[in-house]
Amino acid sequence: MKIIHTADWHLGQHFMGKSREPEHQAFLVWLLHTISTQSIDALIVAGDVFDTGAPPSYARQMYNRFVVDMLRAGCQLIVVGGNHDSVAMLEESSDLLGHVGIRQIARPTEHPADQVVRVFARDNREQPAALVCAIPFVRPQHVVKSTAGQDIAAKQRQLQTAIADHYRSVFDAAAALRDSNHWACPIIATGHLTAVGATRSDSVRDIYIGTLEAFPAEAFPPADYIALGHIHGAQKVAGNENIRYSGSPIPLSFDEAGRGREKSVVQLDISPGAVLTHRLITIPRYRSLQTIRGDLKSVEQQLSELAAASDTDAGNTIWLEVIVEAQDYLNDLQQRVAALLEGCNAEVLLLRRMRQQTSASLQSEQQQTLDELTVDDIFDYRLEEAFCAQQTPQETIDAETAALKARLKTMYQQVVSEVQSGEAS
Ligand SMILES: [Mn+2]
Repeated sequence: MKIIHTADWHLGQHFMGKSREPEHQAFLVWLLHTISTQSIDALIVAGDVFDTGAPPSYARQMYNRFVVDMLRAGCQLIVVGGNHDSVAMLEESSDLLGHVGIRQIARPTEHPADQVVRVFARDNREQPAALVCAIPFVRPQHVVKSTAGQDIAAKQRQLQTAIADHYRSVFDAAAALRDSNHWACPIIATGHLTAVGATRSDSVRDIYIGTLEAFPAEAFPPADYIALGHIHGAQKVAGNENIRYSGSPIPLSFDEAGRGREKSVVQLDISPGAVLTHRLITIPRYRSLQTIRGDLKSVEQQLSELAAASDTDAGNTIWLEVIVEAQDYLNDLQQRVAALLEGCNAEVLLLRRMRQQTSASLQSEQQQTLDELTVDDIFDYRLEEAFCAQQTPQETIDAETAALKARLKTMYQQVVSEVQSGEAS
């Protein structure tokens, strides 16, 4: 019995004036082919099917066609909503899809048992081979009642507790179903959030502060596998092989596309006795996105190497982000880059000049005065600067970094609000 876990498709993404339709189409064709040739029994999509709440018609049509193809292929489909998906839009078709056996869950349901999906092997429709706790992106209004006068930290603690409770109640419903029927089958949960592992240096207090965007992996129920979406780089969480982000199938930004950042889906194999193992299947890259960064000399060198290696007859145009680190203004930069790429199968989507980081960059580069900025803006700039300086070339924001940033931001906001309330009194 085989299940594929994927997430973060972002169908309909509009990327710097370019459509991703051919890349998405190529991925769906590949996925369908993989499902048929490998006899995959079920597919889990862990949120962000669409890039926006109102995706273009071609994207909806692409998804609808995929659903039909899945039905024809006899593969079960379980889809949960992500933060980019509109709850209302997904719910338009949830009943219709439910009628043909496809589970699409946009928000937490009233009864936890309604989120437990039985997954069957193709050759055994009597007894499920796995149970899936289909948990979508959880919005605060779905799980908590707002209380006046709560500070940010209290709200975040409340939301985190509510999410943990939601996981627990759906997991308990699945475990009760399994145990009452004496089924030997694993329980898989889904999710669309930033999950982090607490490091040893974190105190309990630290873990529970600033966690609106960062859910501690310890708070998940003891499922056999947790299929996550939201972070676009494939990774396991907190060193746990069975809590994973599948990652997005195509790079959605330049910093997701560097070398060694292959895109993949996770294949879960469930053998008799409910033993669950996994492996990654690499998704062929349809189009290459590359960042070229350095001082002018180095950028020119890299571009000429790219031009020499490029074959204009083969493959798809490479999309480039070019970052030139220079102290001086170069008014012929655009022409220089264009000349270097003459006859090369590449197109520059983004050309940026970046000063080497200096402490004055906050004011000079943004050309803003302090009067135009809020205290929050300044903290954000400072945070970006600190993380940029650490990582060259820029790394994909991983879960730990996102959590650290969120935590710093919350602590800062608390200090600011304490200072401000002190001023008022
Ligand atoms: Mn996403």
